[in-house]
Amino acid sequence: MFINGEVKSNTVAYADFEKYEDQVITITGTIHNIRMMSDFAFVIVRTARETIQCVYAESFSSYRMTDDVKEECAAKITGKIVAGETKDGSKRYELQIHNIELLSHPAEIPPVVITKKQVNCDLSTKLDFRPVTLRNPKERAIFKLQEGIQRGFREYLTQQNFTEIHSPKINFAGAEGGTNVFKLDYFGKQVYLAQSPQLYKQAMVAVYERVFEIAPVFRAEHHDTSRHLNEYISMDFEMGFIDSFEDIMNMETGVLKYIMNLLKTEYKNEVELLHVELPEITEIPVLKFMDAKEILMKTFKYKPSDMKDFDPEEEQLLGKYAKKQFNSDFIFITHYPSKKRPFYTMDDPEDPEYTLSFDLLFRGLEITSGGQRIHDYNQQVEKMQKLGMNPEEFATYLMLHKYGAPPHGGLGLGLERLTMHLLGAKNVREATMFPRDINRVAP
Ligand code: AMO
Repeated sequence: MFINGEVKSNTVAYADFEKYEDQVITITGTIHNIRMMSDFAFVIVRTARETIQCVYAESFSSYRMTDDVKEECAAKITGKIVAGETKDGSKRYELQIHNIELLSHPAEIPPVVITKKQVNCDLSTKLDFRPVTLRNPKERAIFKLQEGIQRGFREYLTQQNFTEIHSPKINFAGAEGGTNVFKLDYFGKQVYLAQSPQLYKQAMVAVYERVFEIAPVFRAEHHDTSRHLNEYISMDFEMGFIDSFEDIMNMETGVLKYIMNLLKTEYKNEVELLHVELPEITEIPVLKFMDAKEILMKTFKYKPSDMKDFDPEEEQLLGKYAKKQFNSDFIFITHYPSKKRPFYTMDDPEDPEYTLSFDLLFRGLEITSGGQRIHDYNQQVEKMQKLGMNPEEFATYLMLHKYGAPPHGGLGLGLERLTMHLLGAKNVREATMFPRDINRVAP
């Protein structure tokens, strides 16, 4: 026997039904819902990305449905494609069932109803039964949409000559500082789970000039909040030979435009099903950190508790400001105080209290941090020492600077946070397939 790599398609997509009108075809899928009517039944079949309406009636087939045919049975369904009309008069195809071949039988009925328009239970139950609740068409559409975001990120950056990389997740040091780093026993030695690909994506700038990575990162968040996960997907890029950190913001704006357009064109069904309001992006307004603080105090009469960072309420107010003032769902905030940014961030030569860095807020939530990095060896060593770090511990990272690096910068974009605010969801877990938080490591 020889294997030749040819895999036949196992079903016919609804878009192709027109081609097969009045013909008998076979589709495979899971029996999603059976609705008995007086003298016929609707059998809704769930395929990879669609639900197909099939009809069963004794009048048009010699096949007789038995009690074995149940929801969540995997099945091969043969039938004739017939055209009908929807309420608004448009054409709609359905499959008149001639035969159902059952391929598997569930041992039990699902613990949560998944056949309604949406899964009607609290978030915790929804997550407890994730392998089942994700079968609901609306739930699964979230992660199809998320696929589109990642695809857009990857496609656009590949077109811009970025190289896709994979950096290690078991590391000798935490890249972002702070206490939210997971410690791991590594054959008797203490190591850390990657908080970000930061140190490695920078190293790769001296190799490929432009790199990106889409991968999980780990943060030991000690609090149960609606916007923090302990494991999330970080979409990172890093680019060399920049003139300023504005190049990074421009690249991100290009990426976001591309992603939104891809969602609009190739994820139309999911966008409609989830009632996603895609942001229109032409250009994104930019505010300096201290100017943003002033707006918060003057326009919104807000009394900030911390002049070095924003709290979630301040981010929300800035989101409102961007919408009202610039009709934009996004706003870049630049020049964050040096004290609040990690050791690799380049200080502003004009005012070293601040940095050449930025965050991007989307509908009032931080979805990105980025900026220009220090590329000079002495400057980086000096900054580490000033922050009380031991440069020797970072000797492998500092090879980048020691042996020469171009001016460079980059960013990290939180996939779940972007998805969450596209959906208008209140909790980032809604946009996480299998969330990991302080209380949850299963399913
Ligand atoms: P930062 O730590 O700000 O920057 O993270 C970048 C983006 O990642 C997302 N994010 C999170 N999402 C869910 N749960 C969390 N616990 C969480 N923490 C962060 C946010 C955030 O904006 N190395 C830098 C990026 C860079 O400069 O290139 C970094 O990781 O959307």
